[in-house]
Amino acid sequence: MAFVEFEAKDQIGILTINRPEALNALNDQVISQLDKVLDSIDLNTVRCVIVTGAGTKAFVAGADIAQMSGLTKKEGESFGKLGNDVFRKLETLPIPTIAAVNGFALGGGCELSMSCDIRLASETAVFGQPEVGLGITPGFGGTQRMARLVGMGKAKELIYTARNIKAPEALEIGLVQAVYPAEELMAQTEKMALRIAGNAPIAVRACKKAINDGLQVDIEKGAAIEEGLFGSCFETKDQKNAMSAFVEKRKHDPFVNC
Ligand code: DAK
Repeated sequence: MAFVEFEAKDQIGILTINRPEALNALNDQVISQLDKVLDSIDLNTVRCVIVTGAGTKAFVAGADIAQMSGLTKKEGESFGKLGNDVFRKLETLPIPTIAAVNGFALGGGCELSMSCDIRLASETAVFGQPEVGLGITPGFGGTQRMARLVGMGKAKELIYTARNIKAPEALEIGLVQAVYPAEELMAQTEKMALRIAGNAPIAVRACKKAINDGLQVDIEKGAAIEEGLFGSCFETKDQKNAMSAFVEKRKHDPFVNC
């Protein structure tokens, strides 16, 4: 059973969580398949990955509550580790990722979207971390990534109250970068992915690494990370191609990812 589908086209990959009968809830099989699919992405050809949910109702309605309900402490820890490791793999995928949030993004679903670089939402999207209403904490990085994305006060308010928010509020607090009518979401997301894919891939990857790694350290160390990555771009054909084209007042050749 393919709970996670992956299709590559035109240098972009579309990864779909495919368990619509349970609103794409994440059980251990879905998470293990997500892990394998992430490992299988050809980073030489795919330049941006879109993550979305199957069906029209949900992105991902959370970790699978039925499966979690019977876990022991030890099993809960290992389920949390499985999810955390895979979400971290997604977050640190060398190429950019965009979550196309097409409906409910609750608990582990909100956390999955926050492990992507950019979030675009449909007008029907609903975000939330309902865990404290279920007697648990967010377990797939919600306490960490929400505060980094929307600030500590707003993250605490949302997580302590377990209040769901609709797409316009998610936009207002900066949790998502844009909201589109449901029928336009994928086309708009693909447009953004293609635009990213059209830029120099090694430079784009370096920007992702510089932002992600730089946010974990102080500004001086962050600047040093940027300097190293900036310097490494000067070893690429893509930098020489683009800059010589600028100097010679012509259009650069297509980027070759080296
Ligand atoms: N898990 C399992 N099944 C789910 C599900 C979920 N999270 N969400 C929905 N489903 C299933 C429903 O049971 C139903 O199945 P059937 O009854 O048809 O077999 C089907 O999907 C359709 O759902 P509804 O009938 O409920 O649809 P409605 O439109 O009425 O309601 C809803 C949609 C999204 C409002 C509702 O389904 C809902 O409230 N779902 C649960 C949302 C939620 O609370 N999600 C957060 C889960 S907690 C950790 C690791 C991970 C986590 C925490 C800790 N560690 C190990 C430390 C993560 C926690 C979470 O994600």
